[in-house]
Amino acid sequence: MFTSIESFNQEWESVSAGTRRLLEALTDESLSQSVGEGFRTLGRLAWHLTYSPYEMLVRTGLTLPAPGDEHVVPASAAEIAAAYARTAGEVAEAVRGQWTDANLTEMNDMYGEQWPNGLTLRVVIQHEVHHRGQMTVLMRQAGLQVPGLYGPSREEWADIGMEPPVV
Ligand code: NI
Repeated sequence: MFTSIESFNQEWESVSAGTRRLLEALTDESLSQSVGEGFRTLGRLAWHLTYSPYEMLVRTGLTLPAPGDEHVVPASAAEIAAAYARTAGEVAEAVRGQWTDANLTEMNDMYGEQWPNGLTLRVVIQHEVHHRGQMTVLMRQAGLQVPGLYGPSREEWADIGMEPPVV
């Protein structure tokens, strides 16, 4: 869990920059990609990831605007990317402006459990990273190129003059 606002802000800035790059690589056509019938589509995952920081953080008492309607996935990839970029900034602003480090040990009800706010911030990031991983697979299946997040993506190895590692 986070014990300082500063350490959250630094990590959030880096994680949300990566998520922005990922969402900017989506196309409108790709949003319907899914692993199979009845599974969440790429668009649904992208919107879930966009909406979740708001959904989790308002449970802690932080005030921030909703990115839109949780159940209405925008048909435009650019609209999802813009909503995420806006939300990412609003999350940073809300945490910085409404909390001090002391608030991070305050407990709040999260889905029937008591979590310190510093843990909720950690889960916001891990939940996002989890869904990004699902999205990169669906993006490949949709024929999209993906940006590197924790290292170069396949195409980016070539950009730096190296062979992609396959084993
Ligand atoms: Ni989720």
